[in-house]
Amino acid sequence: MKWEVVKGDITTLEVDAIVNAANKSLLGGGGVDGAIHRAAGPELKEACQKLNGAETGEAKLTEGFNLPADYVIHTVGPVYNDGTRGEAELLKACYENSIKLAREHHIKSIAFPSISTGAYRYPIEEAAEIAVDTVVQLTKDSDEIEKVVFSVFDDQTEKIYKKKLSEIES
Ligand code: AR6
Repeated sequence: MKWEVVKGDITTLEVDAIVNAANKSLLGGGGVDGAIHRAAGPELKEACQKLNGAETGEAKLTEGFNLPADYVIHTVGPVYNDGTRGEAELLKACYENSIKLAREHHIKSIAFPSISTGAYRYPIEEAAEIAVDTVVQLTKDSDEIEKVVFSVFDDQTEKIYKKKLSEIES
């Protein structure tokens, strides 16, 4: 199966690239960002210092250092306000730009966390729909990207992603 929902810690996944839900500094933080920096080791922060941050919706790539993944794609999700400040377009851009970068680096397997749905408070139903729709649309006809993992950390997020994916596949 090309798209999978996997519950657990994204830093343990054996894929070519994992995506980080970063902030504009790209220098680390809490949540999945903190976990990725801890698992990758201090060289990740050194590599990130050379990237000069990123705007919301952008994506930038580093090596994975001590992670099983070869690469980390750092993207900056939108902080959810009231839904009228371009949040949906910006969240979609995170997935689009991450996949574009993955293609440029001939990445065959990639894992995404649920971007913006933690500290950045994006409502999970809407965020999961954007994530699944965008990723499936962009990878369904591609033979280069062979596997996409939606890495989820809690039961509710797992349930919602699985529902969205089954709706789209049926
Ligand atoms: N593996 C997979 N998913 C995880 C992990 C993990 N190890 N840890 C948390 N999650 P968040 P955001 C889930 O807050 O909302 C950081 O401080 C988590 O349960 O990590 O985009 C950054 O530096 C949730 O479902 O990211 C930014 O400042 C999802 O990952 C800010 O938080 C995203 O939650 C970004 O906020």
